[in-house]
Amino acid sequence: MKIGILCYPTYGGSGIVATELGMALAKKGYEVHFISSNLPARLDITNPNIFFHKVNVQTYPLFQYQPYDIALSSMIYRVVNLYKLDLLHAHYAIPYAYAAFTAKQMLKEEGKDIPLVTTLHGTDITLVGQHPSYKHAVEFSINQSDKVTSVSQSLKSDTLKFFNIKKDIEVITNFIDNREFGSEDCCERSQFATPEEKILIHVSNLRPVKRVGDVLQIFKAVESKLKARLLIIGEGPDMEIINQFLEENPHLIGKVRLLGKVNDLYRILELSDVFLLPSEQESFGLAALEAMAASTPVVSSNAGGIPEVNIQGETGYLAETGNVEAMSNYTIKLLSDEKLLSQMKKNAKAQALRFDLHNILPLYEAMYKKTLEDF
Ligand code: GMT
Repeated sequence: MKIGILCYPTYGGSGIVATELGMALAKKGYEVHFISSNLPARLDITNPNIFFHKVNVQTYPLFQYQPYDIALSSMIYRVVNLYKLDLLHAHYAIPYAYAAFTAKQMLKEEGKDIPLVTTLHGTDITLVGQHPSYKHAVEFSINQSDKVTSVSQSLKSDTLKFFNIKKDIEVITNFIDNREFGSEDCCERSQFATPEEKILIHVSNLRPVKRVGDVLQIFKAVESKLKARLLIIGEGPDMEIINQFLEENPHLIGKVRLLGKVNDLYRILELSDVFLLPSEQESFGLAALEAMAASTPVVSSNAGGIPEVNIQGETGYLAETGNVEAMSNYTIKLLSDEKLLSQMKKNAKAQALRFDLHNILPLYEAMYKKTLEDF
């Protein structure tokens, strides 16, 4: 089967899931064509079954905004025709499902067509998609897709609640390739903390939805009770909140370390004791699953699909979004009890194994097969 994957190329969750899925399919012999504005962050382009088609936007002084979506639909149409693709898989409704619909219309003009699968990832439904500027186009793109999947039950419910959806939505959860863990040897624990200190970690694109201010407040409360360090991985608009916090709490300057975008994420997660994810909204929380695959328990909010991944009292703890006190107390409880911490590390890994790529990939393959049959 020849599959076209349309995704964001950045470090965001939807791009990572699309890339990991495409690479796993390519390893199984599928021919996978990535269509995106840049080479996706984790894509192994050396695999002979993987092709990358960069969407080139022609700039022209007349345009106030460069028409990316037009260039995208044109490129989708060209790749489908050139490489005789069998199926398109759009990750994120806007612009991918929307542009794929336009490409399908172009193909129909020539008496051809191709099935379109759209996977909803979260922000296209709960944040961006809610805005009146996009809402109708998101709803339209979903209803025009031949098959729709969502990455959690919670996201499926939100989609049905916020939009008038006429399609069935199949839940195929996100996944993790557990084999990737433990293979890196970039660094030692001693580079981040002394033996008596616990390591708290947060990984995100530092957007307001991630509530990095809560991460810092939780750390402050924990650090007042036990020896600890905080690692923050990622870059984003709320980095300023971190600087401001450190200005107001100079005694914590040496204890909070900003690592930016790192390549050795898994190893650093492995060295950590607890992952903090106090998000306002999270359709799934791939970052929490990545932490669990590295045997790191999670203290999180209970927003969106997080409770489908982080299980209260088993793989970590959850509290209402914004309840910093509860999340701080849970973290202190976990880090003060070695027996509990060691058990939760094991439970976290067991949970990551339930979401292993090898359990989820066959669901995607079966869904593709059925979509082609029904088309
Ligand atoms: O929130 C992010 O970090 C990026 C965002 C995206 O659109 O790429 O992630 C969304 O998709 C991920 C993969 O399915 C989910 O794990 C994240 O929970 C989801 N983010 C939100 O719902 C806020």
